[in-house]
Amino acid sequence: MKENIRNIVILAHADAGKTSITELMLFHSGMIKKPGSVDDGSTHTDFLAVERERGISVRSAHTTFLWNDVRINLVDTPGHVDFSADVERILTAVDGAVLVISAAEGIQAHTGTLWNALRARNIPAILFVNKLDRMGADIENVLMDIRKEWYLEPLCMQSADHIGTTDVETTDLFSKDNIAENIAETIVAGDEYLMEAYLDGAVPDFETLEKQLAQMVSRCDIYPVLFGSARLNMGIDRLLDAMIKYLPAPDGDAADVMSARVFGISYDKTMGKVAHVRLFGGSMSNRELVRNSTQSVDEKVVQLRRMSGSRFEELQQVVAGDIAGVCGFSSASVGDWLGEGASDTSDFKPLQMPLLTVRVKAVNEKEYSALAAALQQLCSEDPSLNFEWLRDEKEMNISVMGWIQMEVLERILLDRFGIAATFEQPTVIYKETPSFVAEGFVRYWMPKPCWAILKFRIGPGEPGSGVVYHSEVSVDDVAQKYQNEVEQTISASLKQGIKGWEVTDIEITLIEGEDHEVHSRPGDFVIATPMGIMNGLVNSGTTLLEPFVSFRIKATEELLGPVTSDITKMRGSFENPEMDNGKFTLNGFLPVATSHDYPVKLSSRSGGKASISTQFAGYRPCADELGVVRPYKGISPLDEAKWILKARGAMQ
Ligand SMILES: Nc1nc2c(ncn2[C@@H]2O[C@H](COP(=O)(O)OP(=O)(O)OP(=O)(O)O)[C@@H](O)[C@H]2O)c(=O)[nH]1
Ligand SMILES: [Mg+2]
Repeated sequence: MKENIRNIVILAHADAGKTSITELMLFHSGMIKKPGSVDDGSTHTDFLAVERERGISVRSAHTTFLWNDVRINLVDTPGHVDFSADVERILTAVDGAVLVISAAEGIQAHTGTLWNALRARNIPAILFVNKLDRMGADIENVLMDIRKEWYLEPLCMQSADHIGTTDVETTDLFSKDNIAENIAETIVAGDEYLMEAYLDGAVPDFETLEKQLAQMVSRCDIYPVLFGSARLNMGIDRLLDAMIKYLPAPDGDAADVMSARVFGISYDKTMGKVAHVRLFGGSMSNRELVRNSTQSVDEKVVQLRRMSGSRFEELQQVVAGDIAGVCGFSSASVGDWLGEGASDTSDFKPLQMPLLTVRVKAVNEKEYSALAAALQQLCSEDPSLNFEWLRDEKEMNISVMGWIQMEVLERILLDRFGIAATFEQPTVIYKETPSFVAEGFVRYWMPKPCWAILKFRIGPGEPGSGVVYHSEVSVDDVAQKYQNEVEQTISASLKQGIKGWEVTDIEITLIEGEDHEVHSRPGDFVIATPMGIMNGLVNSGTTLLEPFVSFRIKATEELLGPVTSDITKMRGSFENPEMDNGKFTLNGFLPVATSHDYPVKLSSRSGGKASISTQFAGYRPCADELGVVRPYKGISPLDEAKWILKARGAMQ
């Protein structure tokens, strides 16, 4: 355990106050002389021009400071759902979280997503209820929602008076001089011996209770709740104390073999690629040669950095438990494991998936190659962009979560790369799945030398099951080495189906096959597999799948009629509304294709009085005429002669 380090992420829905709180923490720790403000674009962590102008964070930013001799590596994250992939990467590198909730806006759908992500990964957290000064702030409402929606009994460490005004005040309910009974009871209940003693009338001292509380928080048994207001610079010291006292120190020993993980990539004007790494064991020194076990390369550390906003301090060494930026790892990608340490097999549901695909063009055609290079670089920083470059068609596509992300990318291309780019109207990312069980056959034996005969049975899989493949063919008919090629080519064969979209929820079985002792080569099976699969898809036919979101709308009663009629028009569905005090809450599902601009419409229809939050809820079947069917991009395996010619050309 590295008692003197904490790696913490600060999370929340958009605008809850994360950057403002981070800024105040830097100020209280003495790292900065004067706190900047989000509203005039002067904060330490929102340092990109687009962030300063818009007053929102668009990517995570690292800070580091000391609080009572403990180094806190704090990552400020963007709250807008469009940037969820970034948040997700950070969750692999931290040991604790501060989940901020605005007392005025309450629990939003995105707060729920973040909460679920913390629970799934067992990351301990402190809940910080911010904006206590704001008109409409309502702590009781926040606590009620936490109980109702998260099935959690939060442990309130403070009480507050004059909420919703700038005179708001908080009282600590857990300090040396004042220990609220309910807090003491909750804490002793976590330990048999303390509980027994307590029932016999022995109240443990404050230090014992604090230690016990820290253990319970680390085990995710308890989530302490603190109050504050970044606007009034209130509650920050208490939060910092709680972060070092209750959130766990990182595991790991500097004497162990080195093990680290790349959890982010950024670029520096002079040094190029910076890999952000978290050390789980051992140490890493400047100038050292480090094994990247994922990429199977050895690369030299050219510079080690302790990052803080846009600035950094050079280090000679980092040890287990710490986080650093490393220059010199030119092959590193997000998720890579360094050293000999364990690799990660955990597989978490993504916070949010990109649901839109969009074509990007250079305004000036001469910048076409520069744009491709820039997009490649951006994609190495954020693999969820899924950059697709169809060279023959001179077409470049990326996947995005939403409009804000697109606008921000446009700005980044201009500010950082000097390239003016335009984004065409994005399309929802559809998928396709076989409609029925059918067979697909390929006999690839001309022009010689080649020999690969395959027959597949393909059929629809369970919704959400992805791709399931197995072989019933004996290695006497198709040798194992060839069968391996078939299996490895399946995923590439499904990138585009017969309606132009990725094929999913599919079961594929190799049922017959034949190789040839003299004529077959492994490459023949790479060429043949997509032909056989596509033939099968033609025979089975495919059904389009479209993405859906679940939504929650809160508004005043008179809007119930118009809102439900909107939902029906958008092909959505909803449950019975919950009515409360002249307001209703409506939950349901909507297709992304029909509803992406609904939040804006709803807000203008209601004069800002209605709120909607949405969350990805999976893919569902969709009639062709309601979706988009596209022509195959590039040469289709169905165009056998051309396909063979091109594939052979590529293999030479
Ligand atoms: N009244 C009030 N306003 C606050 C408080 N904290 C932050 N704000 C304001 O809320 C807005 C958003 O604050 P940020 O700190 O940018 O919030 P954020 O969570 O970092 O937002 P994103 O990074 O865009 O997700 C700004 O206008 C802040 O001045 C608070 O305690 N009270
Ligand atoms: Mg921010």
